[in-house]
Amino acid sequence: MTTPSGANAADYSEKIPNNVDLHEDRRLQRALESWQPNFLNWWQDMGPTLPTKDVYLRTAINVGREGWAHFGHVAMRDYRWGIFLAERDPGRRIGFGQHIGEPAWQQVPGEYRSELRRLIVIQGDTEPASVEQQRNLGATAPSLYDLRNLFQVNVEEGRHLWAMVYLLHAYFGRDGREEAEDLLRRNSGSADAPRILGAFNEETPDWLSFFMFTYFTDRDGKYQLGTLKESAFDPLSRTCEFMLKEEAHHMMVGTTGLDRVVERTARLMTENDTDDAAEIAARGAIPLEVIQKYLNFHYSVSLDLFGGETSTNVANYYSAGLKGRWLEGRRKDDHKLTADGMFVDALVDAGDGKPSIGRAEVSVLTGLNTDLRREYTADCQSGVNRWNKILAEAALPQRLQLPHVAFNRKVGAFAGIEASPDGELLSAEAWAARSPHWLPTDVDKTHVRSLMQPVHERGKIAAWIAPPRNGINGKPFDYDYVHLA
Ligand code: BYC
Repeated sequence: MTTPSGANAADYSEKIPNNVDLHEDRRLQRALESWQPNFLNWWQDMGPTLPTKDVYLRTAINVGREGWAHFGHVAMRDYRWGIFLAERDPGRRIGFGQHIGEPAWQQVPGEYRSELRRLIVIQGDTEPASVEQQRNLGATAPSLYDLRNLFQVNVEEGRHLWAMVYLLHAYFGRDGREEAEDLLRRNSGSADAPRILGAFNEETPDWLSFFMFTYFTDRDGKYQLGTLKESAFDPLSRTCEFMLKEEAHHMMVGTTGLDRVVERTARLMTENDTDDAAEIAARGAIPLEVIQKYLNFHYSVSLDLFGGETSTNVANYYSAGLKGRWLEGRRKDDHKLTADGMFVDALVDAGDGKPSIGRAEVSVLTGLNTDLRREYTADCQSGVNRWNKILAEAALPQRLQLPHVAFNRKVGAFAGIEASPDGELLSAEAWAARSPHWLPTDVDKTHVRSLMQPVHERGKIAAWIAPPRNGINGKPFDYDYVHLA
């Protein structure tokens, strides 16, 4: 591979490609080189199961604005996972919290060491988890184009693990190295050593789930990385900045994947003049009702990833300068927030001693998980609007929607109650009776899985999804994106 010259170019002559001058720190280099075979073993054991010769992948080669990616067919086991931080701004200053205005930290302050480590470990834990969740999807890919996108997402999540492991090794000494080992020891869905956050222990058994995951759960990643990009700890900030570039493609996969599912279903509905779910299913597509159920599930599970509606953890992170707000620099306030209040979603007493879903005023600092979650929800709504536009253009009256914030929550203010997608509080009995209308049932899942017949032939596409409008990197849809083994 040719590498561009310049300050931010990755050095590919090294065992671990990097733009952090790894060769200048022999100890760190050795430590990471001894973690590398463990990573490769993990990839072998827990990564994609479909055997391939090579895949048309992009590899990061430069973090600058002038273009950062190289595209080419590579054997996945030879993918060059590396360490890339965005360009350093030597004058960068802390943008929020009690240290606002001070120079950004190049080392971890002792007093914040355990909190920073926790944030990095939680972030790092999600990356390999998603690879594990998606490992069997190759066998049922609807096209070679989709297969290639799956593998692109997988190798980049692997690289994001490298990004966090670099920080752990470089800045957290022995406990950082132990945490890096543990990131390979925990596994998605494992009974003994599960992944840390709930959504990352759920299965991704079919491609509808994959598109929902890359739309809703990767989007949580975008927002969490966005807040860590604001961090006073400069290496974390620079790492996250570059990860966000890669993340954009993952969400494109989800957004356009769901566009194509909705488009295909809408077409069958109009062509056959039917809104009957059974008929759509019989014709080999996914009924809108089922798409809505999957959406309800993935959105609500992803809301849980924001933590509680109120959280003292997040208040402490913010005040310390560890984790900021989404687009912190554009907020028009004092960036300390010690005196401000806000309303968060909450269970409140309706006056008759019974709880109801309402709002409660809290200090902005403790409500910051809610602040971020609201930004996320607004962004999620933009996808729903896209899919509804596809339905409107097909002259169909049906619409998709995001369920209420209290629906199907396992974390936060609504963890202990049940609510309908419209936000109606329900008894346990009512929930048991009605939830099969709102969340995928075994019958729904079995049907979706039955549609997942592999189409591994160049230029062909499965019947339940429309082809993409554009290929990858200017290539056509029928390009030979993947050579199977
Ligand atoms: N599951 O104070 P609270 C991505 C725990 S996705 C299980 O409300 P806090 C990606 C919590 O740990 C982005 N446990 O939470 C996407 C705490 O435990 P302790 C991942 C949970 O700390 C696709 C307790 O409950 N990155 O990148 O304010 C593919 C009280 O919680 C959960 C990050 O999340 C849960 N869902 O907020 C690949 C960023 N939620 O301390 C990748 C780093 C909470 O009482 N993490 N708990 O033992 C954070 O910023 C925060 O830790 C959280 C939680 C937002 C996760």
